Amino acid sequence: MTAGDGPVRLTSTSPVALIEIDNPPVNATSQAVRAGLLAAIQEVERNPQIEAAVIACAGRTFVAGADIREFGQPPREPHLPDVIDAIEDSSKPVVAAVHGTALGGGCEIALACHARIAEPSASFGLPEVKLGLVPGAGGTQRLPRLVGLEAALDLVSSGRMVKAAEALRLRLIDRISSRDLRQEATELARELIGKPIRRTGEQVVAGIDSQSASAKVAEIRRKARGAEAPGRAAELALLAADLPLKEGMARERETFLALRGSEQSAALRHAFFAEREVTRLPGLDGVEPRPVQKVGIVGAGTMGSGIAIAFADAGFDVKVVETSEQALSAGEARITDTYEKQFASGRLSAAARGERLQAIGYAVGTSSLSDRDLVIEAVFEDLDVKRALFRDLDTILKPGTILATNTSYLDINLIAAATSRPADVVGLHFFSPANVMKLLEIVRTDATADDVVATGLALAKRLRKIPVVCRVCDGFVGNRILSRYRQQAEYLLEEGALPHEVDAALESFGFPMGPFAVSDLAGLDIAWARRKRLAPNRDPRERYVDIADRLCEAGRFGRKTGAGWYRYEGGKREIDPVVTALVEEASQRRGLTRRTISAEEIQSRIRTAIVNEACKILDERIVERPLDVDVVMMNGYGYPAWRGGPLFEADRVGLQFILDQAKERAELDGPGWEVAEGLVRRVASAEKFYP
Ligand code: 3H9
Repeated sequence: MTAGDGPVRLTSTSPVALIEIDNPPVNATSQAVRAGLLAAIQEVERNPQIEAAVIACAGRTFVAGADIREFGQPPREPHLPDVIDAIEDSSKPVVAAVHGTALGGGCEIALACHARIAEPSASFGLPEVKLGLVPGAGGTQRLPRLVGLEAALDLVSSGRMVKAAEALRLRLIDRISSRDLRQEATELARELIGKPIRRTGEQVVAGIDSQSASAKVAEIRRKARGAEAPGRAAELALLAADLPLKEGMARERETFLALRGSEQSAALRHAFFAEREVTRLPGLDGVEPRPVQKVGIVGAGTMGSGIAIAFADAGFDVKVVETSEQALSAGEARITDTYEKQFASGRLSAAARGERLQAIGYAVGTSSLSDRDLVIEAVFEDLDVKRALFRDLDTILKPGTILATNTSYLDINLIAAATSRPADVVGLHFFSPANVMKLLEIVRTDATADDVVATGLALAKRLRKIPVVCRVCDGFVGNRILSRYRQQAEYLLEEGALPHEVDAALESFGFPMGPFAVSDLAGLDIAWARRKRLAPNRDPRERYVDIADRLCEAGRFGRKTGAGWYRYEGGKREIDPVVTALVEEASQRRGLTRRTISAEEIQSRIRTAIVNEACKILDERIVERPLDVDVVMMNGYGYPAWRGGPLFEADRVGLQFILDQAKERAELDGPGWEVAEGLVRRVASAEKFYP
């Protein structure tokens, strides 16, 4: 018999019934799913023909969690914790049959079943902290009872997913299926009939001593850099060792509901949906991407190698070219080394390492690229060099090949103009390390064809990157904003702050690293070369801080030379009195009396610099939507996601406040700092970035 016309179907074959959830796209536990699941469990309990049940899902995945879109509304009955309790309390064994991802509420359903079986490719996780929440349907209480406190603390506070093999090792699941998931789940359910039911909530937690538990929670809070949820989730998991399930769940529910209404959760939900919205560009509906399988990379330096790895990891056929044998073998060594390290650390199997290495070919000269569908250049950042290369590629590549440049700053219109096919030219700006960083700026020139932009978006999906489409300007979205942010950081130095104070203020704001520490890591020489290049066109009235130039003149290029904004001893960054003296001299030269600058002022001025520049970027239609800026800043520049990105946060801080500060800066900083018209206009019309 099959019952239920909603998203949950009960097929009551005797003795094992199948409860199937079918709620595309990801089987989220909407109100209808919760109600259907509860009704199905009640029917299993009531029907004497049924002796056990299997919960499985239709479509591409097991339940991927609560329906995030419902979080803005008041909770509606039946609540998920009650549905899940009904599963656990069932007097007949219930088995979870998991394929795809069992996340959040989906993982919690599985945890409350009496046994769990999963496909080898399935994954499990409690990612609620990534949405500013704690698990709200027993996850923090049941997980420790299955996997012990140590593993549970890690999983609930990081939101990390584990694959079936690890889940089995941790005892999160009982079996991995080897043939047919549902059939094997049914067999498992049959085996459990008549045996005492093993309820997760009745298990004893394998704890850890209280000293190391509190040390772990402190460490989790420190790593969270201002995000509240990870610490709260960890504290709840600790309670599982001391409290009965019901009491622990009551505490969990209380925390869940409080966080659900928090600013941090609203910001993180915004981030979640914005990262998906960026891929839907207005005006590109129905435009078919070009097929791409064969990819060429010109330049095997750090960037080129990283891009080659990113494509090989995603299953493309890759060819890397260089101008000399020597440069080519250095690139090949870099790529091989990366894969060897991944293999040694257990992140990559021997077979996968073999496949990836096989997928990448190497050659000297561009002539071997004639069969490529896409060619990306990652050569020296110089307009003439890139134009010459594109002129050469134009004569070699087949019609329809996309020519992409990985430039960070240069005018791609000029690069495209060096070819006879500017419509096929696009910027694909990867971030370093290119095989790790999620952000990809897709830069369309005045001539880029729509299907080339659509191909960029399709490539990003295959590469598992987060793409933001923008137009040409100096530095595009991210680096253009970054240079304003850096400029403001240097003004703060002249006025009285020291590099470590600026860094500390921004690290406590939630950035993983302050701008001076980042600059030491990246190397000061590249930005120095760029400043020298731009110097002839700089407005002589602009407030220009030359401390970085002086550091470079002294050979201090950052970590790689053992000194930059800091001094490095044994890899540890230390405040350097030489830099302090340089900073103080700079204040003197400017005639400024140094003063104490609070962390709050530092944070707020940096935010204003970012928002003001972002408004200009929107005014010039470099990007179409505020969310494009937020996604760039959160995914490429470390802007804390729990703040939702600079523009989401600006709405909360108040645009009037930001405008007042921007005007003050314009007065004090003079030429080089203009208040964005878009900011003035928004304040005048009380318009928000996110109405
Ligand atoms: C929770 O469970 C709380 C509980 O502890 C307690 C409750 C009381 N809701 O990412 P994709 C949409 S908190 C609504 O592009 P993929 C998504 O917006 C939740 N919608 O696919 C997109 O829509 P569109 C804990 C959702 O294959 C479409 O599905 N769970 C949800 O790359 C496809 O998504 C999570 O945090 C949702 N929960 O990745 C899991 N999930 O096409 C969040 C997805 O209109 N989800 N959508 O843009 C994910 O991590 C990924 O979506 C997943 C699939 C890995 C599942």
